[in-house]
Formats: sequence, structure tokens, C-alpha cells
Amino acid sequence: MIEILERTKEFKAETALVVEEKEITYSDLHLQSDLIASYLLNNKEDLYEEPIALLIEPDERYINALWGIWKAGGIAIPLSLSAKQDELEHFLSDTRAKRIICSKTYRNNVNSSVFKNIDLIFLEDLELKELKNLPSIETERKAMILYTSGTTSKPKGVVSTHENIRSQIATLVEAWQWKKEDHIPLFLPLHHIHGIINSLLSPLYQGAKVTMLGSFNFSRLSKEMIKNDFSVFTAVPTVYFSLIENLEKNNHRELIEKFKNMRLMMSGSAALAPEIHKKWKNLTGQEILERYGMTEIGMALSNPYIGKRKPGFVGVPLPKVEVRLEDETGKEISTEGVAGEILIKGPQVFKEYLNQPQKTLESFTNSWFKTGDIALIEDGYYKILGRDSIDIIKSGGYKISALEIEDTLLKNQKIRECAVIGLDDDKWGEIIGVALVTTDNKDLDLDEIQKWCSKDLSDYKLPRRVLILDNLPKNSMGKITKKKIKSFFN
Ligand code: MLC
Ligand code: AMP
Repeated sequence: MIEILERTKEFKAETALVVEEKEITYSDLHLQSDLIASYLLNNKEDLYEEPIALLIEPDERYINALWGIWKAGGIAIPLSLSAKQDELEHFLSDTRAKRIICSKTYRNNVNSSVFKNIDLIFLEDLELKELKNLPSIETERKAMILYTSGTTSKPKGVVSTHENIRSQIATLVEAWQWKKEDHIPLFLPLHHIHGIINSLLSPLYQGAKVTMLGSFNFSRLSKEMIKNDFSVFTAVPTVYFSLIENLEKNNHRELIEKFKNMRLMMSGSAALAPEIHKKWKNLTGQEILERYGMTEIGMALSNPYIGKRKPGFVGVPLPKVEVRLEDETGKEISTEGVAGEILIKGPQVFKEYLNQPQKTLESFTNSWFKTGDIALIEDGYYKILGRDSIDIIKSGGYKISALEIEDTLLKNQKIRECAVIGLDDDKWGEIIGVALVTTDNKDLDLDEIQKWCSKDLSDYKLPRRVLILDNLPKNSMGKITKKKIKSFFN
């Protein structure tokens, strides 16, 4: 039994989603997803974990398709609509998905070589009439694969079960007191856990209302804020930076009042600078609740809903999440102020990395998942100090593999050597910097490099600063640490 599906049936005629003024009820979502499940099953009684990808705009069709796949017994793979050819090829070959549910707007992007031998199911083309018997799904079955950047060049598929997802949601419902009366604006991408679990599935689990706004856009969000009384808000730090920039430019009293009246505003996916926390409090009176999570584990640490929220800290373990810090020798750290790696245990921790049994094995020690994030505890509150890899760049709430970009750059004949690094930035957290040596002093500028990368990589992975180091002796870049290379930019 998939708990979120069973529960939400009870909410019947209540509004679940609002999309462009249109209200979609829980019954609508269930009927449409039953029909999609019936279509996907065709003559089968169960899809038995068939992987099915989603390339769908963030509107009601996304939930219809996601729930449809789950109801038929498949595994859902939500993909980014802006994923480029190379990325899609990797996702499709890694998951071996043979069917993709798409929305019509995606038709123009369909590139024949990537989608060879793939059945593209355009939702709007389907005449969905027939309802079939749907299988009963055990909670231990695989439910979803999300891609996340690791220290190897290709993103890893994180496989979660229905029980993992249920636990991730239940934890948040309890800690943040989600209720039926809540209303949240959704503007985060729906191929990452922040958007899927925190912004969308947690409110639906409680019968609350989600207004789906597409990707973040200040003027669209402002209009909706004025029209509605949203009660909960969750975003990445870059969004708060953007809101402050806009609100400071012109003093939008009505909008500020709306923010003031919310019951809970949260931030996560990247470190929220205490300065932003302070500015937001001065502007709106809201103390942002910062929390810490990861695709593999859902949310693990959170400042309290009721109680002291400490800027620069991510709080304490969420209900039913076990958290510990370990030193390099694997010994638990029990002294405050001593830094160590965060380890997590609990029912919300993912099942495995797709097709990477060795990587999965190495990521656990005695059933504890090793996050790779370093933290310390002060007065009982965790403080994230950073990730132990310089090759994971955090920009705008996204995690980006430096190696993936280096891979793309080195395919360019004009580039002989390169190093990709994250450069500190107030708004984005980090921006992507590239230091490179050209082949035979070839002319290269940022524009050309961005164009080159944009063939293979999503926009958020594009280099934003380039430093040409043609005066370096041959083959010397590999010998210099990335830390040193970073210092060349200043
Ligand atoms: C875009 N731009 C960037 C950039 N991305 N500049 C530097 N670095 C980047 N990374 C530039 C564009 O080129 C453009 O420039 C301008 O900024 C606006 O771009 P945009 O794409 O329109 O940005 P915007 O719509 O403002 O989007 C920013 C954002 C978005 C922060 C809302 O990136 C976003 O939704 N991020 C969330 C990602 C997320 O959900 N992460 C969660 C992962 S799960 P110009 O010159 O054209 O104006 C996870 C676990 C957990 O982490 O704990 O949650
Ligand atoms: P992802 O790999 O996309 O799932 O992102 C997970 C990573 O985001 C974590 O391993 C952390 O490095 C980072 N992260 C999430 N929340 C926070 C936070 N509040 N502060 C600092 N880093 C965070």
C-alpha cells in the first residue's frame, strides 16, 4: 500500500493544486492517475518496477503521471525539462527506461538520436477512458530514481522505495506541523528532492493546497502572494537573496505584509548566510527556519518549528532520524565543537545507487549512510562546515560535478588543460570558474566556452568566469591543487 495515495483519496473534493487559476481536486488527481496507470499497464497486471521517466511541466500533469506510474507498480524517474542531450542519454541508458511520459510542449525538444527505441507518451494525445484493476504495491518496492551529482563525472541515480518516501514525508509533516489548511507556492524544480518532497508531496499528504508556479520568477510570485494567503514557504538561499534584492529596490508594503503573515518560511539545499537570515528578519519579521537534507536521505536536521532558530546552524535531528558525527578513523565524536562527518540512519535513507553496488557499499558503514558533509555541534545545534570534496560545486541550490564540466571542456580542440572550481558568490553560493590552458594560444572567451558547454550541459552548469593560463609551463595544471588555482581568480 502506498500511504500517500491511500490518504489523499480521503480528501476528495478538496483543492489539491492550483495551476493558472484552475483548481484541481484530490479526486481529479486520483481519477487521472488511475487512468494513466491503466494505460501504462495495458495487458499487464503489474509493471513490477518498470522504470518510466517523466519530462513534464510542473503542473497537475506531473502528479497525474507520477501517481499513475506508482499505481501501476513502476519506478518514476523525474527528469529536468532543461536536461541536454548528453545528460538525457546518461539518464536513459543508466535507468534502461523504455518509456517516457512527456507533455506536449516537450515535442519540439525531441531529438531523434536520444529517443531512439524509446516510447514517448505524450499525455495530451492519450484518450484515457478505461479503468483497470490496479495492483497492490508493497512499501518495500522501489518508487523513484533521482539524479544527483557525485564526485565522479556522471550524476548518480539515487533509488528510493515507497517506504523511504513515506518516512521522509511523515518526518516533515510532524516536525513542521503540515496541516490541511496550509497553502504553499511551488516554484522549485520537480526533479530534486526539495521540490518533490518538501514543496509538493508533504502538503498533499495532509490535504493542503499547492499553487504551482513554474520556475522561480519574482513578479509571478509577487502577484500570487498578493492574491493568496500562503502559509508556508520553502526555498533555496538564492531565492531569498533575489527576494531581498527586489524588495529593497522598491518597498512593496503589501507583499512584505504577506510574507509577515506566513506561519513558516524555510531555507535549505545550501547554506543560508546569517546575513541573509538577518536581512529577511528585518524586512519581514520572519525568522527563516534552516534545515539540512540530501537526495539520499530526505531531510535530516532542522531548526525547531517551536523554539530557537539559530542563524548559521541547521538545528537538531528530525523525528525518527538518527544522526552522528564521526572522525576520520570512524570513531563517534561526542564532544561539542569537534568537526566530523555527518552519518545518518533511519527508514528514510535510500536503498541504493543505481547500477553502482560498490559505490553503495562504500557509502555505508554499519547501516549508517556517510553523507560526506562535515559538521560540528554547538549548544546541541549542528553547524555545516562544508563538503569534503572540492569537486562538488554548490550553485543556486544545485550540486554540480566539476569533473562533468571538465569532461565537456576537454572535448573542445582549443582546450589543452582545464580545472573547474567553485568561486564564492553572495547570491549563488558559488559560481562556476574555469581555469584553462589553450592549445597553441588559441583565442577563447567566456561566451564561446558557454556556448560549447550548453550543447551538453544544463544552463545552471555553465561556467560564469574564465581564466586563461597560457603562460603556465606544459602539463603543470594537473600538478597544482585546485585550492591554488582558485586563488589565481582573486
Ligand atoms: C543562472 N544564472 C547563474 C546561475 N544560474 N549565474 C551564476 N550561477 C548560476 N548557477 C544566471 C543566468 O544566466 C541569468 O543571467 C540569471 O542568472 C537568471 O537565471 P535564471 O535561470 O532565470 O535564474 P532564476 O530563475 O533566478 O533561478 C534561480 C533559482 C534556480 C535559484 C531559483 O536556480 C532554482 O530553482 N534552484 C533550485 C535548485 C534546487 O531545487 N535544488 C535542490 C536540490 S535537492 P542573465 O544574464 O541571463 O540574467 C537538495 C537537497 C536538499 O539540495 O537539502 O534540499
Ligand atoms: P543533493 O546532493 O542535491 O541532494 O544536495 C545535498 C547537499 O546539499 C548536502 O550534502 C549538503 O552539502 C547540501 N545542503 C543541504 N542543505 C544544506 C544547508 N542547510 N546548509 C548547507 N548545505 C546544505
